[in-house]
Amino acid sequence: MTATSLRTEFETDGFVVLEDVGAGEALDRLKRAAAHLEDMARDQTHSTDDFILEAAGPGGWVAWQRGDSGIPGLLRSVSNAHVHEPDLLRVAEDIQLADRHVRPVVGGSEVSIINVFLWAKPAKVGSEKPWHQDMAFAPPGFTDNHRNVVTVWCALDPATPENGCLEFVPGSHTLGVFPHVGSEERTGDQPRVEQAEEPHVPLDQVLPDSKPVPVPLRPGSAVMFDGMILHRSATNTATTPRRAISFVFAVGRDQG
Ligand SMILES: O=C(O)CCC(=O)C(=O)O
Repeated sequence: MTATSLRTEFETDGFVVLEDVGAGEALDRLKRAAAHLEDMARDQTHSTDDFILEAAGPGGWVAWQRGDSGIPGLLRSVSNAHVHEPDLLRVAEDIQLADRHVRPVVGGSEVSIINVFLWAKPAKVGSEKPWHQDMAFAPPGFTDNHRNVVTVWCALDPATPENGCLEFVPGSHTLGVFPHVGSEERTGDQPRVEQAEEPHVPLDQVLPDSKPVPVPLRPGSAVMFDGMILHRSATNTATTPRRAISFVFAVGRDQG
């Protein structure tokens, strides 16, 4: 696919698949990094601000917010993964993620990585990440200097509808930010939230006619998506994990 057709698809749908962008040696390194992060959580019983454990029942996010224990050593996600495992940034450099893939599609603006996540979604117990728009969680002042975020989400395992691949509502990035219901995420130095509910957009109420699209991926392929698009991942009902590394880019306001 040419850069122009990728860009047209991205502008129309709000997401585009990048086949094999992190394949080969890059995939080996991403998997090693994920294994290292999993190892770091091996003795953990409660979530910390960066290392969120999975939990049965209402899931890892709710358990974290309540201050409840999770499933020992079993990760749901890691935020700031590049701080804990710096090779992730070197992989992004080596495969020229910003220069070859993100900037040509988002229109030549300044782009820079602001966060990297491991999304672990373990077999059988991996909980849903409900419908949301990433820009709904932008920190105060973010839009003074940036117009959006764009994420490149790279599969480490086959991502399928059964194990919770990403799903998108095509075109929803053009509809503005929807109100998200649920509780605001607390950090560890704030009081526990007893009635925690992961912030989400009730899709069947706000867009009852929408037709979400699942995006299965093979390991090493990625989906790049707009920070305004509605997306989610379902619970993992399969016997295999669905791990992914996502690189979150801030998109500057400077150019079109
Ligand atoms: O991988 C997942 O389960 C959720 C990822 C996601 O929502 C995101 O990258 O914004």
